[in-house]
Amino acid sequence: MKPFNHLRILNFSPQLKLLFKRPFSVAAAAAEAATEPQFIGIKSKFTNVLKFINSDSYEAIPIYRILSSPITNNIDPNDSLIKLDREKLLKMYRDMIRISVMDKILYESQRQGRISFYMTNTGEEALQVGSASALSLDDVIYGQYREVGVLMWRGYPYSKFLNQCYGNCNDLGKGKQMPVHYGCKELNFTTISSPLGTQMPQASGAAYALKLTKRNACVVCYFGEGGASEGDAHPALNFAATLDCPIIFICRNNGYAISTPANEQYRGDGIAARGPAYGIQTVRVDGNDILAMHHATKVARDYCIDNGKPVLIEAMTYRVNHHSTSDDSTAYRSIEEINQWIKQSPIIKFREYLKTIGLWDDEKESELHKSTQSEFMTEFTAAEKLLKPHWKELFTDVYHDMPAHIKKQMLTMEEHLKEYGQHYPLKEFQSN
Ligand SMILES: Cc1ncc(C[n+]2csc(CCOP(=O)(O)OP(=O)(O)O)c2C)c(N)n1
Ligand SMILES: [Mg+2]
Repeated sequence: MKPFNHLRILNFSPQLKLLFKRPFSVAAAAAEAATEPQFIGIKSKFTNVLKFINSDSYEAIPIYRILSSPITNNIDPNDSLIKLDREKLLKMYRDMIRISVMDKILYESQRQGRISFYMTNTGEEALQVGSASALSLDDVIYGQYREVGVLMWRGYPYSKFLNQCYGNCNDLGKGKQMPVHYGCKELNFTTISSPLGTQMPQASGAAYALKLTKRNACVVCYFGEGGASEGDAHPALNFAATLDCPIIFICRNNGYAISTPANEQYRGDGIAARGPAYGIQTVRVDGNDILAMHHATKVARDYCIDNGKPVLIEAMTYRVNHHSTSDDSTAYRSIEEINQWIKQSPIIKFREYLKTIGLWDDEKESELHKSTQSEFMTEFTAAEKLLKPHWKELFTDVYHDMPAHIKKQMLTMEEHLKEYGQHYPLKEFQSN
């Protein structure tokens, strides 16, 4: 073999070729490396100070709000931040009341054994309506379950909420889901799924699809601060960030995940602190301030669509009622704590504001309550009278083609009912 006296660079990358061509100085390379780190994936500097950091090393992320409490007359309704037309402001207030009227009656209805389960939205009306009112109907919603105000804003009628909770023959899901698991294709509201966190990666995927089709819309994914502890939260946020997906993540931080208070759920500066760590544009908002929620969501939407990138909003609020009808929250929190939040209800806050700017008064208030209750009770009576779906609906509409084992189960059920049908309230079910 010939002596090796010249470098032959074959199939080397252009960078490597460059390196071999340059006059090589170990000292110069070391000096350069000492000032400018070359590691892939970080923008940082070297330091000779050994310092561990945590959330106490930074100031906590502030909470954006517009309405202070008590409401003072110095809020200028023409301020561009809060300038919304009269009709929009009134619809926002009406929808908050519509949520509270529905919650009160359906909660009682469950207590009387008329429906099997219910979850109220008390205290979170501003968060829901404020964000929903800043979106377009083309924006695709992925909710957790406590987002009734979003559907309400989009025009989902009382009758549909009721049909779902009663699982009657007009329920879009034909009684296959627990109450409050709403969904509506026409309103771009993906059906609620019980296992926490499932909606999050799905939402990022849907946002990626929107990006590919270049639609002028974004995805909005709601989740609780408890849901944020699910494993699914991580891929959802990381995919959205790295694939530049047009999605607004709205975390409803209402202080509790059933009985676990938020300060036991995580150690850092809430959920918002995670946003910059993923490289996501982030803001923390007073979720009990409907104008702040509206404005933050509007700006987030514009950013998302203009830049094709995600935004994270951590909306601070308080879950005033029990987690659900299966919970008794007085077992893990004091009545004083609850009462303190009831006094600062987002509904009261917004009502005071509307009064301050001359859009509302006590007479309108009592008229609204009367008409809303009457409308709800009419629909309530109608929904209760409707038959349950045919028992066969248990088996149909799950798979496009019914698999053999489900067919077998359906036949077994048919035979069972032929023999023992008199023991079941079949009159309450559709018969064909
Ligand atoms: C994977 C999974 N684990 C546990 C549950 C039970 N569960 C239902 S709601 C809930 C608490 C969720 O709290 P949070 O996300 O803060 O929402 P909030 O109810 O406060 O609106 C839990 C633990 C579930 N549904 N799915
Ligand atoms: Mg919660």
